[in-house]
Amino acid sequence: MSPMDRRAFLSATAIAGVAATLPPELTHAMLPPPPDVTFPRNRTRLVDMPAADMQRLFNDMVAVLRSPPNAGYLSEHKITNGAHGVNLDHPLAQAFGVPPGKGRAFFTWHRDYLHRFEGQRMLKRALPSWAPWETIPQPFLDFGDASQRVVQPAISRAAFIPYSLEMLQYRPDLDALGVELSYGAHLWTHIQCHGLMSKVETAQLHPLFYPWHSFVDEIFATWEGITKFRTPYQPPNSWPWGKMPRLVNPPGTPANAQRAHVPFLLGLNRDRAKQVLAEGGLHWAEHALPHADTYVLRQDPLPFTDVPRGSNVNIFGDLPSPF
Ligand SMILES: [Cu+2]
Repeated sequence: MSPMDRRAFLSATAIAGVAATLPPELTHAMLPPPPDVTFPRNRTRLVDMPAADMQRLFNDMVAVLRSPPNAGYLSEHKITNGAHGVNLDHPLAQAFGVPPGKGRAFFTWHRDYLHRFEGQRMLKRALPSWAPWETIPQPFLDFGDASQRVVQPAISRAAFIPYSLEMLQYRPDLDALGVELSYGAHLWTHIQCHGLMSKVETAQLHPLFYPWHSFVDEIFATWEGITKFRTPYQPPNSWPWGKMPRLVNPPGTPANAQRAHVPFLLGLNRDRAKQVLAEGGLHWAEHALPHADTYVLRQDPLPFTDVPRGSNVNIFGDLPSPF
């Protein structure tokens, strides 16, 4: 243990010792703040590549995209391929979100598609990844004519907190995760990039598509790793919306406590969510949850919100239209 580690360990232990003697509703205020969220990256970040390497990669990607024998491969990214397909009936939103039942396919189809791109004779290397809050390098911004070009999306890192390492551990179901991500931050990223990236039929013709979906694949890989190890990560300090503190009652809080923390319900089915709420001393109102096995895709208040016991929690089986 380094001196720094030891100091951090000793102060955390001291705080925990004091906390054990206080009423449970006060203890969360005494615990050390949880760390900020993390996004494990198993690929090189596009923004970290030396300019010359990045330019070479870009040129090779463009060569793959413009090679006539690849027309078949490139036409596979479409609404009817089984991994896309909620049509929001909006010209900008053509089917980037997937309906329940296709959430897993959203991840696995795109993973396979990326692997085949990486295996192209003109490329033959691992793709870097690009997260939407990272700067798009100039060659990617300059690609194509005016109608094809992309712009830097106005998407913050905070918009992806629900897909961070710390949050992914609470997600019970990959299908529900794929539905929520595809329809949420993923759809928004495509739309806000404009140009080729904003339509399902053309997104794969822009070089940025590949580093972008490599980042989506890193989220998938993180979820896969968590389901293997189930390490307890701390939830984040705050959520992107509203910057409200998210307080968590420590383990062992008695059932008769005056306060309750709203559990993580996203991805649970309707009846399991109600059971979890009842066990936590909370009530609920359900919306668009017609069947016992319909996923909860939204909840209000959000997970880990500190509320009076007996409060109502709204659970939704649908996602709001972004338009
Ligand atoms: Cu796609």
